[in-house]
Amino acid sequence: TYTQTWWKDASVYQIWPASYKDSNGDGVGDIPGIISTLDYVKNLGIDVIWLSPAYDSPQDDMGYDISDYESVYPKYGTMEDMDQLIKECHDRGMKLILDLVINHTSDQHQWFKESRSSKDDPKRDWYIWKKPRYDAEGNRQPPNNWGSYFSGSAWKYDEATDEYYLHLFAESQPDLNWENEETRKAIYKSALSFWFEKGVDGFRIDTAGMYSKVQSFPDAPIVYAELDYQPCKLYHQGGPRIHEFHKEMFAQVTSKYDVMTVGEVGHSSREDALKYVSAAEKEMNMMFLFDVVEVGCQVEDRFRYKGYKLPDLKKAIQTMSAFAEGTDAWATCYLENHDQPRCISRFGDSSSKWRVKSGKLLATMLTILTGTVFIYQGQELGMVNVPRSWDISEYLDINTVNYYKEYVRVNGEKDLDTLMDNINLLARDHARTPVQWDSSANGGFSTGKPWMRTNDNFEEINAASQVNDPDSLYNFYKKALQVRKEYKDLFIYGKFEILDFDNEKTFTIVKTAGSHKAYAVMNFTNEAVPFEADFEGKATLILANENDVKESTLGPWESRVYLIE
Ligand code: TEU
Repeated sequence: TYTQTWWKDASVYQIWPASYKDSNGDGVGDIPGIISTLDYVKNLGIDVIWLSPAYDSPQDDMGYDISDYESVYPKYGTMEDMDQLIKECHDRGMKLILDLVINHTSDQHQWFKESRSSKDDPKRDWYIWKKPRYDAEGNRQPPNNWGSYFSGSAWKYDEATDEYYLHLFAESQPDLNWENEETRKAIYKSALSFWFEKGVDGFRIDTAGMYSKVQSFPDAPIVYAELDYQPCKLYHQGGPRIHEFHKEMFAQVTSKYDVMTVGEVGHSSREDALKYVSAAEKEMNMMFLFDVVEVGCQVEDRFRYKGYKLPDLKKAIQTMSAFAEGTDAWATCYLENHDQPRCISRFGDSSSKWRVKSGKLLATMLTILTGTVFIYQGQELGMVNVPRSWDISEYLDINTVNYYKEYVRVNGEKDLDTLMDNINLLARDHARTPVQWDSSANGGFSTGKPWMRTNDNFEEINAASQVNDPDSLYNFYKKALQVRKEYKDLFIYGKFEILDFDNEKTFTIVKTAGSHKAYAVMNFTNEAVPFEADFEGKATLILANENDVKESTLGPWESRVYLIE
């Protein structure tokens, strides 16, 4: 059995500021906009808000390229607005966690400006600089064949000093050199302590497995022969000193505060995951695994999509939700974030006939899982992916844009339709359209022109029409989160088990806590399927997305949770 704490019990809501709520009509969301919705968030049953980066930034990667950890991006507001947000969350009994992006900074950060100024600069070694290598013809080449997550080489040549710097993400996101102790100290002070002293309640830790690079920087094995640069996770994920770094950061900073931390670590074996999140390791409280959100995708390339069957999704859910069982670690559960498409489009049915129903089924699945639960802005409203008819020019995310360009450069028009299908299913842009607050222009997100096009369906899907409708998805999430808390021994802390694993249509989960039991069954198809209750005892229906429950049939996308006594 797990020990219980506030951050395990918490229902967390992620806000991605650019697209959340614009208060001043400049087309970009802002902090006063967030403050104006706090009662809405609280009413949903949220305990903790996770705010994606709101620091000053050129926004090449929407704020994950930070130019100053200690100031606020002017379009989002002022430091006073941030202080006010912290206070207003606390006044409502909610906590606020921020995003900790410390694998890299923006190239506009003062540290990098100094580092690139000369080879002798005291901050030269704060980033990762290497000499060029030359091929047989004498042409200058990057130091190795590592590919960036945003396509092309992970190295950028800098004329002034005739060296390359490493950037695992955008060219304007140079990787910090964690080998340098002075750099680590500066990161702790500026990115962590500064905000803890302001009263923030923790961090979601961006790319938490990537700080320690294999120092020989070897060429990566060829995975995709048609590409010049290759996936290189092998040499920067879970690297030689990663746990030493996390232990140091925890001991020197985080352990001094009663806060929560959740690391974005990504794909990991159970053994590797436990090294970060076992309580005894004193590194972080919990982490995000990618098993569910990347189901059906190929290694380090989501757009090479293979598809999946329901048992694949079950396995991914099991890996994430049961991995901490019998240990002192803790799990997380989520279906969406700012890097993922909308879950109804991905795992449910976004047709107008089944959208709400399948959304309720997914809400059911999510909220009965063991671990801390995370909900992404608009998920509670059933926002879906952008229509397939949108042209590539409507997609603005650097990941999508660079991938598309590189694809066309290598393959021309060949199978471009398939790529567009996959972009329409999986791009990060789907999470980044403006939140649909009401049926007025731009879905009530902004009175100006939104920085990104609003999904055309805002008249059908919006908050105003759902908050007071007892049958809405918003109120279903609210109910589901209440049920989760009411029976928290079962849902938040319970033992997790899947029945009938190979069934490709229905998903059956049993949760147990001592002598208590909950039995959940979900029909992942748009046809009715036979249902046979394979449990004994008195069964009470405590959460259902159908009023007309039949004894021996599950309707299309129907979900039920029984309490068994
Ligand atoms: O993401 C890091 C990460 O590993 C991915 O989910 C990444 O977005 C994806 O592989 C791209 O194909 C984090 C942030 O969540 C993301 O928004 C940032 O772009 C990235 O770090 C760089 O800071």
